Amino acid sequence: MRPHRVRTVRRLARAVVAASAAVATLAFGLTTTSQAANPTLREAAEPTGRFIGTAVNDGLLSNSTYRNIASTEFSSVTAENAMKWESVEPQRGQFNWAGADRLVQFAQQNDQLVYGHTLVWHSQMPDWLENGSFSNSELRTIMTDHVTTQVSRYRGQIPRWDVVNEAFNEDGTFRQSKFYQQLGESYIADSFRAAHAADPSAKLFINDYNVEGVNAKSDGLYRLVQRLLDQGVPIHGVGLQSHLIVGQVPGTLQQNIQRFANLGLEVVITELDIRMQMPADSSKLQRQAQDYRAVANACLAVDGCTGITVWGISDRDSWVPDVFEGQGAACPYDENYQPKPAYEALRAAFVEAGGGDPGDPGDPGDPGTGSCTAVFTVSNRWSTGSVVSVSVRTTQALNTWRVEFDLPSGVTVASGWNGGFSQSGSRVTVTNAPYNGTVSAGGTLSFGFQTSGGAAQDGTAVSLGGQRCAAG
Ligand code: 9MR
Repeated sequence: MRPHRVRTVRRLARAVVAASAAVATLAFGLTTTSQAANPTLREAAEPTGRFIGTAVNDGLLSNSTYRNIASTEFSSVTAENAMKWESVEPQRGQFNWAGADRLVQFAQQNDQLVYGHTLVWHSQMPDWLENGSFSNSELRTIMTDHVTTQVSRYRGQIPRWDVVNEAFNEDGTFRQSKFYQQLGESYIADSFRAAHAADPSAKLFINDYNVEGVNAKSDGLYRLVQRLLDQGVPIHGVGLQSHLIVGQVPGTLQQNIQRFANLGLEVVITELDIRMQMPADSSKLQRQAQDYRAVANACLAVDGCTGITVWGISDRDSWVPDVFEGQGAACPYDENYQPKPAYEALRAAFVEAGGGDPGDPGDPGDPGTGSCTAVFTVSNRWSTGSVVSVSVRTTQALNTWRVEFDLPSGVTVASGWNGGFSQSGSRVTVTNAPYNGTVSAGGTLSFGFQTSGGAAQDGTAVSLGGQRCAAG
């Protein structure tokens, strides 16, 4: 039960958020591509081959607004609580599948994927398990039986499962959960093996928070996953929960996704929300939109990143204010179920990655769209590198931007400034820095970088938001 004071603060905050989100939604400039189509999130995501999911709160499925958004905007659903151990087996041997079944049925009615969450976790265990004492072998059997029972029940219906959740401490060592303390590291492999035996078609994930960037915790996760793969344990994916803070999306997110993908694993952004200090205002909401987009872009830039799930539809229902006092507004919809700039940003990221493909910005014969003019200048060059400045004039007002171009084969961006840089093969994607996303109509954005492995070429073709720019 939340204390009364927090409730009052939330009520006040609710009104402010609603007002500021309405203004911010009007003020938020989108690229032409997404304005033209106005697709739902799931329509926008579909051509990218990624799913867009949401956590679903079972108790809210009776609310028609909630139900409608959950079904029309999202192509995947995760049970926020209904598939957790305490929900499905509150008394030992007595199962309650009502909430879990409701979600699976909802997903089937709406042609959605179900992301199974979660089987073995130190939190939200039933009392009998949490407080019971069991011999090691008994505990191992309880655990594997649980995994077997739950995965078997939904065999063929739940294509991805979080098998083990939050196994790590912040320093990359193992969390001292009941399972780890009694069974050691092998509890993880055993859980995955049991899940695989119960549904060989399901992709099995390990999921955690604060592992979005490259850091001690994600290093620990990476080493574990390598060991599991070496041992032939059936693990297929890594879930990066991504409970983030506005302005603090890790700069190494894409690099981290890529290193797990390079192991042959799927990566899913499993629980995305981006919270802020309340009250929200339009500048925080704009910044949040950029952050949502940065997370989406990082996933979309890596082939192995197969989906993004947001942890709750609306700020009204989010877990955040209950846990982080004074913080909130972390979801893509506001407290009145109106889409926020974060929603628009998420959609724009999918639209650009899917429909608004940047095409071939390197084709010198392409006349460009006329909505932007780019100058790509190599100001200094040597045999193994160069310094480049890029400026792009836009005819449309922007609140975030994404510029793309190709470098010659073997040439890579060594460092850059005034933007966030990522590279896949020869294709370089630059998104705005936190401070230079806003560009007025007729204004110019600029950034620079240094290459290694060779020099860039003067006059390289550039696209802005997927639209080829004319050469300036
Ligand atoms: O959103 C969930 C909230 O309703 C529950 O009270 C809470 C209990 O721990 O779990 C929340 O979801 C968590 C998820 O299952 C695992 N990662 C962290 C999420 C936020 O706490």
